[in-house]
This record gives sequence, structure tokens and C-alpha cells, in this order.
Amino acid sequence: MGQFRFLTAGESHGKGLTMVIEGLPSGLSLGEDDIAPDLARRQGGYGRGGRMKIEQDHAEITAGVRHGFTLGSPVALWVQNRDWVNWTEKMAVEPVDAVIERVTRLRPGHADLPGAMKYGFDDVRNVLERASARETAARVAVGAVAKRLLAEFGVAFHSHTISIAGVRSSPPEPIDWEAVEASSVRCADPDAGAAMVAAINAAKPDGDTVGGETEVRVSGVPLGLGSHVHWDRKLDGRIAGAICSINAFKGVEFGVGFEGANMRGSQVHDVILPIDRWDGLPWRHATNRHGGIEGGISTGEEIVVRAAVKPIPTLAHPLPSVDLDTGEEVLAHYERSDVCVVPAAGVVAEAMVAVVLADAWLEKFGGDTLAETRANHERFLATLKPRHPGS
Ligand code: EPS
Repeated sequence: MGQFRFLTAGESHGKGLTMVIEGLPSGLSLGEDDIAPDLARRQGGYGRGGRMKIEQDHAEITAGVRHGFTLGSPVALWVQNRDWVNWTEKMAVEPVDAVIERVTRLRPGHADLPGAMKYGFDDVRNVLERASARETAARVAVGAVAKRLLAEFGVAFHSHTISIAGVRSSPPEPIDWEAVEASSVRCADPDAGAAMVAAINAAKPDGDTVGGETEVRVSGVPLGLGSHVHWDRKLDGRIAGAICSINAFKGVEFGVGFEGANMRGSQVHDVILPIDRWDGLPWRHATNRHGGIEGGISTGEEIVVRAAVKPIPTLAHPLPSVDLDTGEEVLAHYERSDVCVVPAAGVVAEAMVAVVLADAWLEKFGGDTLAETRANHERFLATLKPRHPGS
């Protein structure tokens, strides 16, 4: 653990986002074009507010790459906030003479109250600038780098919207991922997608917001990432923690997930197939209800993670709340906001799953050079055989 590490810095209306990634082997092909598509995917999605018309996120690589290949040194990224020009005084690094209006009307469901109390602020802006979905642009840029590493080994990431505002998708399998990317709500079921758009449209004039569920699927992960031996090595635990670290994410499940709690064991567990039905990959299962992880270790089946995203707490018709200064009842703060972020949230969830898998990958296969990682991977795959075939 800690083989692929990253830090992000940046306030929502500050100058921009700074990311440092540590642990990549040398010799990995990496360019800004590898990061751009995911940043664009995150900015899309029906239900976003005015801010996304201002931003056009681009990650500049400022360290760790030379002539198109990683050096093994930390990779640094920078994403400019185009909105910064409108906030130079309010968000100045230096002290300013002007009296800056403070934010004191607390938003229920946001970090406003606990953040201001914990860090000793009389201006909630000092909290909300960091407890902002803007930081997810940084996660997605880092995730794109993790995906670039894993793509070398045939690992592929997808996500789709499972529900918005209670409207559920019933997607045909296999999922048409191009259709998902073409859908404004990133939904694989066109009828449900249209109903999701209608639900977002219905919430907007009410000054309200809506949440939903997203699903990430990862193919090409071999058996053997994570471990059963200790709590913090378990792959599902690590993925769950990473997902719940994303703003507004409130729940995670794998495979059949919570539904499995109400089923019998015989209906839940994935039967292991005999060797003549493996179809190229070792130790296949007849089904994948466990979502590709058993005992905290990847099984070689597709990793399937679903997550719940709450409706964002910035409401155009604010909830009753309390003023930080006076303790008196007021309406919560409102500047500008999104109605629904679920389509974008799927892209962010992909990124965090990619970070965990890149970390687990480097922990398992190691190597200072990509060639070394590749050789270790191949050597391990060659061991995934029955112990005494045909005996
Ligand atoms: C956010 C509020 C909105 C979102 C923002 C997160 O921004 P603003 O306050 O500038 O209108 O658009 O999301 C992003 C900037 C982003 O890149 O996703 C919030 O309060 O969390």
C-alpha cells in the first residue's frame, strides 16, 4: 500500500489545482492527451450549473515526464481555474484592503458547520472552497494517469448511471459504452435516461437538487490484487474507502451488494468453473455476483462497484438553517450550483477505483521500470494453474 500515492491542493475559486503523483515506474508513455478525455467527461452531464460553462479543464504536466515517458520521479499536474479571474480579490493569497463579505449562513448537509468549527473560521468560505466538487477535477486527472498505467496491461474502465432521483436504469447487457458516453446523463437505458432528464428538469424550478447511483466496471484485472490477510490490505475495503472519500458519496456496494443480504447463500455465491470452461482466463466463475472480489482479493472477473451519491446540499431554494455569527435562524447560503452531478460522479468514481487498483497493482507486481512491472505480472500469471492438472 502507498505504492501509488497522490496529493491534491487547490481551492474552488483559487488559481487552480495542483497534483503530485508518486510511485509510477519509469518508461510509461504519458502525455496531456491521456488526461484530457476524462477531464472532458467529468465536465459533461445534464444538470450542471453555470460554472461548467466557464471552466475548460486542461491538465498540464509540469514534472516527472520527459520526451513522452515517465522518469520514475513524481509526476506533477496543474489545472487552471478559469473562474479565478472573477475571484482575484475574494480569494487573494495576499491580504487585501477591501472588506470581503463573509459567508455565515450554513448549508445543511455541507462541510460548512463542522469545517468552520473545527478550523476556527468566522467565514465559511474558508471551508467551502476546499469542500467543493472542484477538487474532483484533480482526482480525475490523477485517475487518468493511474488508468494509463493499467491500460498497459489491458485493464479498462467504464461507468454508467444506475439511477437519478429514483428513476432506475434497466440496461441491456452487454452495455453499449459508446451509447453511455453519448447519453447526457451517462445512462445505458435510453428510456430511463429520458426520465432522468425529466426528473432533473422537474427539480430545477423547485430550486432543489437530486442524487442517484453510479456503477463502475473494470475489466482485465487479474486474480491476485489485494489480500485476505489483514483488514487494510483488502481490495474491496480499499475501494470502498476511496469511493466514500469523494464529495457527496454516501454508500458503496460490490456485485449484488445490499440485495445479496436478502438472498440465500446458494443464490449469491459464484460457482467456480472446471478447467474446460475457462475460456482463456484462469479460474473462471459461472456468475459474477461478488463483483470480482472474494476474500479481499480480485478474482479475475470484472470488478463491479456501485455507489450512492446524495443530492448536493447547495439549494437554490435554501433550507432553513442558522447563522454562524448569531446562532439565529436564517435561510442557508446560495451562490450558484448544480442540480445533479451523478453523471460526472461516475467519472470521478472510475478515477478513485483506478487509483486503488494502480496502487494494488504496483504493490503486487512492483518494479522501478515498466518493463520490470510487466515481467513480474507475466511471471505471476504463469503460476495461475491447477496445482496438479489431470492427476
Ligand atoms: C460546487 C459548486 C459549483 C460547482 C462546483 C462545485 O461551483 P460554483 O460555486 O463556482 O458555482 O460547479 O464544481 C466545480 C467547480 C467542478 O469543477 O466540478 C460546490 O459547491 O461544491
